[in-house]
Amino acid sequence: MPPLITSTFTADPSAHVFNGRVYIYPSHDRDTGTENNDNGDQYDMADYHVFSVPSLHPSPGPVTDHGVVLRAEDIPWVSKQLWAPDAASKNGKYYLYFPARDKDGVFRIGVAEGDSPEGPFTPDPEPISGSYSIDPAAFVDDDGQAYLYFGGIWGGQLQCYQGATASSYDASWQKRGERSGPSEAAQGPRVAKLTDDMHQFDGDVKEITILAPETGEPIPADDHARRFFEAAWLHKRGGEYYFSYSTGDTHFLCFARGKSPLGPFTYGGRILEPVLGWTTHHSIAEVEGRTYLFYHDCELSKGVDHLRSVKVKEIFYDDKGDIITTTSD
Ligand code: FUB
Repeated sequence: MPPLITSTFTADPSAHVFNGRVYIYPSHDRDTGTENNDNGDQYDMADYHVFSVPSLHPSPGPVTDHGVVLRAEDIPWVSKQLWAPDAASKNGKYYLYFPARDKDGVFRIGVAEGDSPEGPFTPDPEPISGSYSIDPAAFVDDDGQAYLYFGGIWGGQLQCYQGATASSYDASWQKRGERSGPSEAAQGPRVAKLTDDMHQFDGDVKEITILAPETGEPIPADDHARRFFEAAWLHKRGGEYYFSYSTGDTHFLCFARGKSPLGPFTYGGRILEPVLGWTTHHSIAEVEGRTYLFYHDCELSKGVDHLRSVKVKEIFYDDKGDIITTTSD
């Protein structure tokens, strides 16, 4: 599959259909010569662009680059690293959710508001109260209730919160990377309801449980082929909720199915086999009755991990409702 966006390096695509057009909200990769390490310092992004296409079938395009819609220097609380964003629409407004390091180097999640899906977006002066870690994914359910999913271990700092609240922050977990050991359950992603104005959490942050189908118990911490690492996404199909995510160091995109947007979700299988490059990240969108996977790889940069390119391909469900595994080809 050739890259969808070739004008600049892009990653972590969050796709939505707004006003009959497909909008993509990706990270904007660049090379600043920063050290390449497990902390993710090499992912040193400083702004966001929005892209759109009128349709995806029979082939996607043409791609419009709507330009820079938000800059790190315009967000008062941010020090660096504008990582994977997402967008949502409610009440006739558009909201861009984004993670970044604050002035103390701690990842928080911010929100910026705009009048159009194409931006520009005006950031709130402070991060969302009670937010932490990375990779926000917004989902507005059919009843109008909006949710924000987030979290990522290792460089994404989720392991520093062994409780669900931001006040449980313990920097000593940064070096440990994640839980491990035969009796440890994997740490779950997080979810919070959003207030009607979409700017704050409405109530407590909750940890999501992903269950192993063979035991009915949470996926163990040492099960690196199935445990949550980062890149949360939520979509709904036929009244059922599909939570999907990256397994990080084993490089899979996986899905889990549940009856509530708050979980629990039961592991269902792989969506995407490993791509070229260390990270894998995605979104899933229904466009004109077909289901598409937006993802990235490092084909265009010939394997440079932090210079990625957004791709898109159609995916399919089997007759039990499971997503059929696909590859980057
Ligand atoms: O783009 C920076 C980080 O890489 C994202 O936040 C992760 O999901 C991974 O794709």
